[in-house]
Amino acid sequence: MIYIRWSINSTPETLLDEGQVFDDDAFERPVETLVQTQFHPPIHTPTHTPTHTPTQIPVVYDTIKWKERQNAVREAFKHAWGGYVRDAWGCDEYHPISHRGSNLTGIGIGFTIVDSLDTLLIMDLKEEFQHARDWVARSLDFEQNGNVNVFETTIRVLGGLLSAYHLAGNDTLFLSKAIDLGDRLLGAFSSSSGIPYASVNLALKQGIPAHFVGGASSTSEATTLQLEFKYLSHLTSNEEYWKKAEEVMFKIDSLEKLDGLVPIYLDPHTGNFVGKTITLGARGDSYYEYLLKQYLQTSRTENIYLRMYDQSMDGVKSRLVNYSSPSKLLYIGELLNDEFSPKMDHLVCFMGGNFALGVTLGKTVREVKHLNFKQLEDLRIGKELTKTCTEMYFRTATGLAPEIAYFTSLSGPEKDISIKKFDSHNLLRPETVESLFIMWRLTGDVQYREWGWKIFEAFENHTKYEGGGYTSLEDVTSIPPGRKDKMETFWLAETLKYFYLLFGPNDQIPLDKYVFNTEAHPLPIFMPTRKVRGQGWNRQ
Ligand code: DMJ
Repeated sequence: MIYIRWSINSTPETLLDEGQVFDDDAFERPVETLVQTQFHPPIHTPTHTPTHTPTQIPVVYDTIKWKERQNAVREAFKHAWGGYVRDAWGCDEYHPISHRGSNLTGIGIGFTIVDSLDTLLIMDLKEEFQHARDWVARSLDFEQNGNVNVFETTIRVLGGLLSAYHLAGNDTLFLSKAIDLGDRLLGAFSSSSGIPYASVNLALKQGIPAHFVGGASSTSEATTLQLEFKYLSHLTSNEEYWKKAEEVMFKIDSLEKLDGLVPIYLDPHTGNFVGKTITLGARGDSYYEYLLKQYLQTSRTENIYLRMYDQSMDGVKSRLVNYSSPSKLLYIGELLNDEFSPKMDHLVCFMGGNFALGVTLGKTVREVKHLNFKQLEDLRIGKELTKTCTEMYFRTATGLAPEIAYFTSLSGPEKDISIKKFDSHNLLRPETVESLFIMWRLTGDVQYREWGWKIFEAFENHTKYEGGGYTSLEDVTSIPPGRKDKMETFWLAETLKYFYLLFGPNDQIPLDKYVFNTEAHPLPIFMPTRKVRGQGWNRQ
């Protein structure tokens, strides 16, 4: 196999044989024609040349500039947090314009505060952290006769507590709260199939089916609990958490898939998929994320997850990856009853970084050195998708991305991206900055930081509410964009954390020592004990 190394000017310079050690300070790309021999894109795929010319890995960069930018993110967090503390302290959610909070159930379950704990630690906001910790100690009470969404509560609250436990130096307050919550969430797995119900009653510890699609659970929701439950099991030596979470994956593996791709609903009674919609957006996304991350979390001891991940990525590449016209932006579409749709949710934008993480497994590209054909292809897809996601920002009037974009096909009009009015809102979502952060850490290409800064400035310009907090937007395609009066908790937990880490030093939360759960809560990679490892499984 032959590779061409692309230099800073994107001029092919040197031919290398497969397995040959690459030059450290250049990026490598496979020859495009070779890519196409193995890569089977769906309909309308043009022969193309990548549009992104990577910048050379910087040896020296402007430390002061990035320090200042990182500090601007910290100030943004303080502004967001300050509004919440003043108007909505203790409430699950914050509505900055009406200066009030609201709860998901009863007295609330710490959605905003717990989701923010590790960001406070990472940003070294000591007083704010102490205030939040005091609230957890005195007021966080899960004994509430109310139903909460199992997935959201797991990724935000259980994940937030576990991450805070670790980052605060094994502070047992957070672990005891996590155990209490974990025991209540276990009630969701009481279905006949072991697939968790969508909701759980916290006091009764009872699973509650969803109120739609005949009580089906979302596939991504049922399969995005494993990192949290496994880490809880590891900390407590209680294998029950591990068993329940892993049983779901075992069931899913036995079901028929489309080249590793899964429909977005699961029936908790039969354990079968419901419908044929396949997407890496809403209700599908983090299934694919957690396949890879489960493999990473347990020190690469569970090969089954790497196999499942690889198979699903083959399906993504053969059935969902496509290119827009005229700029040939790579995007990941959807299948609606077997029909390809050129629709991509902003949620899909986590996949840029995920593709690259699947290649290097947390090391830098430089450290890995030998990249085979498939790895080079995945890295290229990761880079191109990340670029496309930034274009979803840069091509709107506000410089911010819509919730959903449609990509034009070869024969379509000139624009690559079209946005429907109904999809033009922005919820302060993190996925693009998450990918920028991962791409920066893995490749060292400063372009990812520069793009991140441009996006951060757009958030500052349009979502900052002078009265305190940040708000979601009605329509990113118009100025003014209109405000939605909601600051999602993932703005504090994810978006600002990823910006902060993107502009900061690389040794803070290194990617070969931590996996970020899907709500950006870093959990340490560990070696599973023999006891819990006994709960593992393999294909017959
Ligand atoms: C977050 O709760 C998580 O990142 C989840 O995986 C997807 N949706 C939001 C952020 O957009």
